[in-house]
Amino acid sequence: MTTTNFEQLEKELLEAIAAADDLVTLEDVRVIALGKKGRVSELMKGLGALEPEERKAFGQAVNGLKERVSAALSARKDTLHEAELSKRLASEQADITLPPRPGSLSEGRVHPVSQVMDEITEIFADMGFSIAEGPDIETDYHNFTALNIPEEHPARQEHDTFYFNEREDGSRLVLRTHTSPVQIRTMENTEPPLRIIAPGRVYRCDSDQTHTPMFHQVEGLVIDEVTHMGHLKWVLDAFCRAYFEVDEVKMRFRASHFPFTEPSMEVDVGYAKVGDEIRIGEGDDWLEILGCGMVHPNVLRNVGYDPAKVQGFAFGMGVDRLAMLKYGMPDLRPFFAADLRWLKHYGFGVLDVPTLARGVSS
Ligand code: 2NL
Repeated sequence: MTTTNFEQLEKELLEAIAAADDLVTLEDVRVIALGKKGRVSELMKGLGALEPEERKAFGQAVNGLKERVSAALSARKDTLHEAELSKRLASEQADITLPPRPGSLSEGRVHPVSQVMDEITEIFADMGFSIAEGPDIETDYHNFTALNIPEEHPARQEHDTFYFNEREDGSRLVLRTHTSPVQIRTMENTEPPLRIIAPGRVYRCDSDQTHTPMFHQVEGLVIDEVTHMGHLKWVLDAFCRAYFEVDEVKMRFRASHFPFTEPSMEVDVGYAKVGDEIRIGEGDDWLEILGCGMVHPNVLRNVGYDPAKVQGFAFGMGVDRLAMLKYGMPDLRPFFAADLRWLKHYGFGVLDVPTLARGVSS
């Protein structure tokens, strides 16, 4: 084969590569050029007929040709690849500002308990609280003892605890009866100051018209060097105004008793019944919505804090009940019946994400 033939072949192949305007055509060109029975392999067949001194030069010429053709193929491949990607990106553009199309995705509903949980966490997050989480299965120590509820204290029976079987060392795990153990664990691992809420599932062996064995709680805890009941009352007042979406809320703090707080209080909000509607914040009737108090010094000592240096307040509320009050759901039992008709009626759209700026529920 003459030099001119080499140059002619290279020119032809490079032109074919440049002319290929999609990846399939380019692959055809590659097979024609470099495939087993391609033009370059054909060239190599001539090798045997050559004189030994000519073989080296011929071989080098073929290899050079092969390399340049390969390089041209791979450069063209990259170019075509990029072009195809740009074309696809341009044709698959999504306008994420458009509302969701009707269809199976927009049919889904957020459970009112999840929605209310999100509303409550949004309100406290806006006040600077962090969200703390912990296990549903707890040690007896974290659920009771650390909270100043000693063995044989009646509160352990009052809580209708689900106990696991005794372990070899005699200790028992429990399903947490409140989310307080989350706060105990956070205090054990964190130096004060502290401002947290603990939302989550809790469990008590109790089931009737107004109780389910699993329900939901949000507890809050603030620990600092100068924390007092004034702070507690302000936080709860601000919470109620944001949650019930009213400018003023009539509130009443009644003395109560919890082993983990001293003093302890239960909080009622005023309400009025107008026709079938319940208006929260005004009126002469009272609804209990949460319990609270100043953290008991024994609890602080149990987590290694010094009650002479820091103190704080805590509160706890039942989410299911708060959801019933706000969204007018008269019966607790359908909450966990997984009835799609009920969910369709009371559930929320996937994009109804609570934000304070809009008023949590609108
Ligand atoms: C209620 C009452 C309450 C607390 C929960 C708490 C947590 C720690 C220390 C002290 Cl770590 N207190 N939590 C305090 C007072 C009341 O809940 O009626 N919940 C539904």
